[in-house]
Amino acid sequence: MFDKILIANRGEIALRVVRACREMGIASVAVHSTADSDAMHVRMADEAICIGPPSASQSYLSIPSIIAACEISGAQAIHPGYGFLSENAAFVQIVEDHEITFIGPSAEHIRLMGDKITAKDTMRKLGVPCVPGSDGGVADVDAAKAIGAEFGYPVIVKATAGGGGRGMKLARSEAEMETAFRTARSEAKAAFGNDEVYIEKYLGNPRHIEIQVFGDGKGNAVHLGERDCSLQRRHQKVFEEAPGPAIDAETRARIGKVCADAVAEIGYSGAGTIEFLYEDGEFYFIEMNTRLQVEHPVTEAVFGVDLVREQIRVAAGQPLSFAQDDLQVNGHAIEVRINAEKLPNFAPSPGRITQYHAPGGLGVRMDSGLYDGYSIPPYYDSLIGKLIVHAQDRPAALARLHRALGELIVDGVDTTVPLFHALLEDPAVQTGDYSIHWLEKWLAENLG
Ligand code: MV4
Repeated sequence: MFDKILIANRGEIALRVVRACREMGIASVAVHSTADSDAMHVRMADEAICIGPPSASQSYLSIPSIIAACEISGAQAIHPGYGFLSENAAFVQIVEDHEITFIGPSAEHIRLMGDKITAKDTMRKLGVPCVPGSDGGVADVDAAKAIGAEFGYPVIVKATAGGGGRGMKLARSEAEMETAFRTARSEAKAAFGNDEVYIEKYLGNPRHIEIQVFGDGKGNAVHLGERDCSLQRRHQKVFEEAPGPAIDAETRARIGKVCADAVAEIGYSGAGTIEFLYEDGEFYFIEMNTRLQVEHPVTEAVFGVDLVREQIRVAAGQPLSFAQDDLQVNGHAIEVRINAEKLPNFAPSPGRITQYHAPGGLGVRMDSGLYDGYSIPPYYDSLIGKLIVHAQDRPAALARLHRALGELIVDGVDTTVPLFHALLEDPAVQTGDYSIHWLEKWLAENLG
């Protein structure tokens, strides 16, 4: 096992990793920009190294600075958290070349899933159900129109280097195809330096269901069920839950096995998430994320596991501490993302926290680096905390969320907390009857 791990991240996820390290008797090294000298992850880690100025490109994304911090501190492994360098195959390659362990999958697996055409092709060959569409890249407008005619409109043109909602264009009819295709291409070229695109049948009203998988890198893998992350605004999730309100135990076991078998087959190592659109009882693969996700705590809650501990164990060459048969869904968990944003436009609201009080009690977890007097810097994303509740069933989890939100005090900046108070009043949220478009519509009607 490692003696010391460097955490190449900030905020609540850096704290999350510090906590796992401490419970495992591993020393933690925080890195931070000059804007984060007073951040909680810096205070809580065993050591801290300043790696650069506020701009992420010169600090949390600076590969030479992070490698240097690793060598200076003697850390044997790097945990990347999510975002920043967590899915950067070139970074992983450099880490490995320095004989440092990357806590995550291999550079090869990150590269494989980073290219969405290759990812989809790989998954389809492994028996994972995919959205119908082009087999691979589409070279020109004529080929695009042929795909549209074959599968029927509407279709969606996606950049192979995109993902997470970046680089997509809808074509509702053949008349829209030329513009959609050319726009997708040129935007992909400008954004990613890669203009390759593929085309899928557009699903009109799906849920976003993602399956948590975990591989040991030796050909064994398990699944930890699904999360329903349909409540999103501009491709930013705001409310996530496990299990999915629309998924029963049999469905979970079936799609879960397909996913676990697929990642076992490729020898995947560590935590991964296989994203699906789910419509009319069918799963359609869209992307795989090769990192721990923001919303991992809802899975931890219902399965009673520590996913960061497992990441560290697997990276150190140890076996997973559970087998598929040990994993059963227990109760219901919901996470809400507390962002420092001002409603109704979700404008960033950085500034000084004049009062902070975290909720507590049975089944309540607050992952946050906030404290009284802390100043939220304006340079990074606006996630300042995650409130996760766990209870025996969905209605009890909703009641617990309502109770916990009532206890939370964040003064000095605007937050998304009022949004959650309002959402909890809505019948669709109460019954779990929502799709990926529900929240944007609700916001337009209720906050617009
Ligand atoms: C789609 C789709 C409909 N049909 N693909 C957006 C994020 C990226 N991961 C995939 N996305 C979508 N792909 C087909 N064939 C609709 C979306 C989509 C979406 C997906 C998940 C969660 C929220 C979304 C919001 C708008 C569009």
